[in-house]
Amino acid sequence: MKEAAELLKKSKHAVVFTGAGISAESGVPTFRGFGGLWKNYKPEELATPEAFSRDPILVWQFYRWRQEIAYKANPNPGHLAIAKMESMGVVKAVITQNVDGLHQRAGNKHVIELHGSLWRLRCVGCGAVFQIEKPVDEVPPRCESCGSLLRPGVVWFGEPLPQREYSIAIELMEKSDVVLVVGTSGLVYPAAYLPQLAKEKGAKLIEVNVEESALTPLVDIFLKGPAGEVLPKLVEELP
Ligand code: BV8
Ligand code: ZN
Repeated sequence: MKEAAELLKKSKHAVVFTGAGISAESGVPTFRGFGGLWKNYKPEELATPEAFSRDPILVWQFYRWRQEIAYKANPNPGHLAIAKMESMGVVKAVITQNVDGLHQRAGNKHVIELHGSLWRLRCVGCGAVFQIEKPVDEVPPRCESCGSLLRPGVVWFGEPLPQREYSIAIELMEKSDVVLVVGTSGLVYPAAYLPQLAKEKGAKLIEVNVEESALTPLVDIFLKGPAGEVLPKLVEELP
C-alpha cells in the first residue's frame, strides 16, 4: 500500500482504468457476476446489435433493468476515493468500461466512457442522441423527432468503440507514468489492451481487485481486496 502511494505521489501523469468491480459494492452486478441474473441470459447474448434487431423489446427490458439498478445505486467509497484523487491532482482522468455513470456522480470531472452510457440514447433512424436522467418510461422508447426506435447509447459486442473516447484513452495511456487498474477482469478488447499499452510505454501498473485478473501478470503492485476498502486506505497514504 505504501509503495503504491509513493508511486502515485511521485507520478507526473497518473490515470485510473476501471471495470465493473468498482461498482460491485454499490450493488451493480459485475458482468462475470451477472451469471444469468437477468432471466438467465448471459449479458453477451443481449449486448449485441443482432439481439436488438431480433428482439428490441427484450433488449430494452434488459437495459431498463440495468438503468433501474444504476439509478438506485450510489457511488461507494471506492468511487469517492478516485474522485478525491482527481481533486487532489494525483490522477488526471478515469478511463472506464462501465456504463453506470457512477464515477461522474462521485464527482469525477474527466471520465472517458469507452463503452458508452446507460444515460444516453441514440436514434437508429436519424442518429439523434438524447441524454436522460432516469430509466426510460416506455419500452421500446421512440425518437421524438423522427419516431424511429431509440437504442441504448452503449457499445455492443461486435461494435467498434467510439473513436473520440478511444483515441483520448490511447493518448492518456501513452503519456501516463502510473496506471491504477481497478475491478476489471481484463478480458474484453480492445479496452483490455490499454493498460498493456501504458506498460509498453514504461508506466507502472497498480491493480486493485478481489482476485487476480488477466492483467495481474503485467502489474507492478497488486492490492488484493474490495475497491471500496482498499482505495480509501490508499488515499489516506497520499498527503
Ligand atoms: C469489437 C457495454 C470489432 C454494453 C461492453 C480480441 C480478443 C478476443 C476477443 C475480441 C478481441 N477483439 C474483439 C473481441 C470481441 C469482443 C471481446 O472482447 N469479447 C470478449 C468477451 C472475449 N470485443 C468486442 O466485441 C468489442 N468490439 O471488437 O468490434 C469491430 C472493430 C471495428 C469495426 C467493427 C467491429 C466491443 C467490446 C465492448 C462490449 N460492451 N459493455 C453493456 O454494458 O451492456 S463490455 C462489458 O463487459 C463491460 O463494459 C466491460 O468491458 C466488460 C466486463 O468486464 P469487467 O468490467 O472487467 O467486468 P467483469 O465482470 O468481467 O470483471 C469484474 C472484475 O471485478 C473481476 O476481475 C472481479 O474479480 C473484480 N471485482 C469484483 N468485485 C470487486 C472487484 N474488484 C474490486 N472490488 C470489488 N468489490
Ligand atoms: Zn430519430
